[in-house]
Amino acid sequence: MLDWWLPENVSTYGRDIDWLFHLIYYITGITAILVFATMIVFLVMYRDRPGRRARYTHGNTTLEIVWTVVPSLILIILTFLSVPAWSKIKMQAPPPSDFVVQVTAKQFNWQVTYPGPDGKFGTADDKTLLDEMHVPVNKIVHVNLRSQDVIHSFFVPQFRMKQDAVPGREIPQWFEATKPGKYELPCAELCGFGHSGMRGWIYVHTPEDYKKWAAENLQAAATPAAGEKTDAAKPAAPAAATTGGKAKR
Ligand SMILES: [Cu+2]
Repeated sequence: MLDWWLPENVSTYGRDIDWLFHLIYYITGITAILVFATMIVFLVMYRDRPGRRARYTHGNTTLEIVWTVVPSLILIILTFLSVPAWSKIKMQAPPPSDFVVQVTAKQFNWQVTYPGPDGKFGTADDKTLLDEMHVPVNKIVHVNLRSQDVIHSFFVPQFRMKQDAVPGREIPQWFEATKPGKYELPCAELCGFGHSGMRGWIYVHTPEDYKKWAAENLQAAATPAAGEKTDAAKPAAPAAATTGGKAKR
């Protein structure tokens, strides 16, 4: 569905972002209208007319000071107004949570890894999904963002969340979704020829639905210790195994 305005906000901090967006939008919008209106008025007022001589002007110091100081003040005020949202979302440590997923971006997929029943990453019961993430609603989710190759950007428009994934770094981010649904996760950093097709989906479930999904999809990885032997290790390892694989092919 094509929407000309912002998509619906379904995260706890989205309102802080939207408030700033609207404030900046209206300030710049009104400024643009005033500038264009003045230009049009001047075009008509000072058009060429027979018998009227052009006059050379040396400028107006007062006016120049005003149009420098006023925008500077607006910028400084905007900076201070955005500090609370910025620090809450990006600067401070994320609010504590026991729900952690690891997202490793690569050309051209999102690999979403759950720690499995043992709660630890890098163990055999890890479960990695491709281009899909499942989370419960009203739950703080920590996302540890990594990249396997180039810079990608983890972008969830409905969460008002965007963060670059940078090779060699693990960047902790967080969100809390407020409404069950299926939300698009496009890559927002041009990352190669498949960039436009690099997108995943975040499924926000009710707590009951999430429990059901997790029981069916995450716990399954715990059983192989009893049954299938080596197959179990395979899905957990691709992050390391495919690093150089692509280049060789
Ligand atoms: Cu990408």
